[in-house]
Amino acid sequence: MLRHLIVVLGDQLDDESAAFDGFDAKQDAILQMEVREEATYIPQHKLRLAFFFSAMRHFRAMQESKHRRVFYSRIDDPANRGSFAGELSRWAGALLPQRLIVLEPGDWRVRQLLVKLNLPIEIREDRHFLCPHATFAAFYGEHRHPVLGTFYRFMRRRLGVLIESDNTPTGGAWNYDPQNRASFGRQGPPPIPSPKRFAPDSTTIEVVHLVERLFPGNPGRLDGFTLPVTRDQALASLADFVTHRLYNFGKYQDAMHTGEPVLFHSHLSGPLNLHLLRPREVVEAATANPSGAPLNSVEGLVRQIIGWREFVRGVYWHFMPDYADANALGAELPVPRFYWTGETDMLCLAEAIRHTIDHAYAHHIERLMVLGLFCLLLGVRPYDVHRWHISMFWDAIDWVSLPNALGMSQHADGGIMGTKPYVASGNYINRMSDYCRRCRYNPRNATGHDACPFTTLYWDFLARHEPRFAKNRRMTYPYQHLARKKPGEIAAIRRRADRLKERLTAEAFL
Ligand code: DLZ
Ligand code: SF4
Repeated sequence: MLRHLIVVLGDQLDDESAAFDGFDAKQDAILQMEVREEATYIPQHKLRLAFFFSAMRHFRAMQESKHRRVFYSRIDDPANRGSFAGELSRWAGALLPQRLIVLEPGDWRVRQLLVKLNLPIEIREDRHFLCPHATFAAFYGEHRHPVLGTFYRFMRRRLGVLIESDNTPTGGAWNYDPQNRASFGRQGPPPIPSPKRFAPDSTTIEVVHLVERLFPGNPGRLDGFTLPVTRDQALASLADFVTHRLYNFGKYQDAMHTGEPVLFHSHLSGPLNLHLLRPREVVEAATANPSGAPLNSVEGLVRQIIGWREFVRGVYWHFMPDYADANALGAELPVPRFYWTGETDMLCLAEAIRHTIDHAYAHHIERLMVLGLFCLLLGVRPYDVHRWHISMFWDAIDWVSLPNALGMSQHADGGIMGTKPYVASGNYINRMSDYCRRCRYNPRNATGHDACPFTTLYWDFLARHEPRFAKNRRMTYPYQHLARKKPGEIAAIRRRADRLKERLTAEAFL
């Protein structure tokens, strides 16, 4: 007789989650399901698929080592019905549990399908996150301008992180962004300790073969799989980051460099988003600060974890399902074809896409200010930018990718994630990286044979969206600059931008 069947989805790999409250190994069991639908509803990078399946199988092994019963659907089992709905019905029919218990999924689509199933399912709130839904809703309701900065201060005080006894921020400021914008300059980066790598064990090797066999045409390669797939490995990655890279993380947060996909970033979003790591642990490790990192580094990381990450999740659940359809700027072009191949003569994009194809990862500033920026300037359908994120990044889950890609990066939510669009010309990329030095384009030029497409499209974007943004106080400077351009110059820029869009659209697929 089975009392509770605890359903653990691929991004819920924490056996101290609320789903396990009251777990009794004598009466209860665990269900995990590998299903084709989750791997195919959007085609995904091989590294991402192997990461999920390997982490899920390791979680199973860990539970079994604790003498817990685990029912597990392998994706290649002929009996597997291929979807959550199919597998839940199959297992529920076979095991007849009194109740199924599941944490709320990280994807609105999955939540809907659970709710619609005619099964006795209890959905529990996920306390992995530091801001419960009700707290976020209250924050949102109480503030006239519920923006990220305000939310971050609210969370710092609420959690007492980097807060002094008189309720003021440690160091006197809420953030140290002016110290976090260094580039590497001509001399290049200082030595960069690479993230900890883990040799694949027999479970991972089996998964790698499985993914190669079932998804041979998907993006990416699996010969160098070294990602953390267990909780112990995730904790080791965290310790490694705070000891070796946190020190320089703040200063070089916005910098980019050829051949360096990770730089001083934490590379912890994957294990965090699968719940192999808890955000509290990351904050505690960063504030314990074993390397004596400067405050701008520690605060920068804390902001990402308790500010940005929680805000993104709050926005997702607050505004779904309508959020997914948002397209405030009316962007309708497809994602350019080279986003899947890296075959472009724009070196910044070639480099960021190469990082993505090789590692299923690009760091935050490449995502926002190269990959995302180009789509925004070009006018790509925001939901397609989100789909590309889910396709290509090992760490993307719907709740994080939608507000990040569609909101923050594409400004499609009209200002919920950010009060102005993150737009810049090629000059920004030139300042923050070494990419432009070898590129055939010139970031300073918007027209002419060597005009940088970013720069052309930047001015075109400002001109196209003048009615919407010209009065935005945070956009005053770019619009003053645009006003100084002669009408003929603007017309030439817009003609060139139109040609670019035609060419890139003709080449696109999807
Ligand atoms: C991304 C993913 C993939 C590729 N495969 C599975 C799977 O086989 N089983 C599973 O439980 N979850 C998988 N996921 C994650 C889901 O797409 C989705 O993000 C989560 O279920 C949301 O909580
Ligand atoms: Fe990118 Fe333009 Fe710089 Fe080339 S010149 S690397 S396209 S920003």
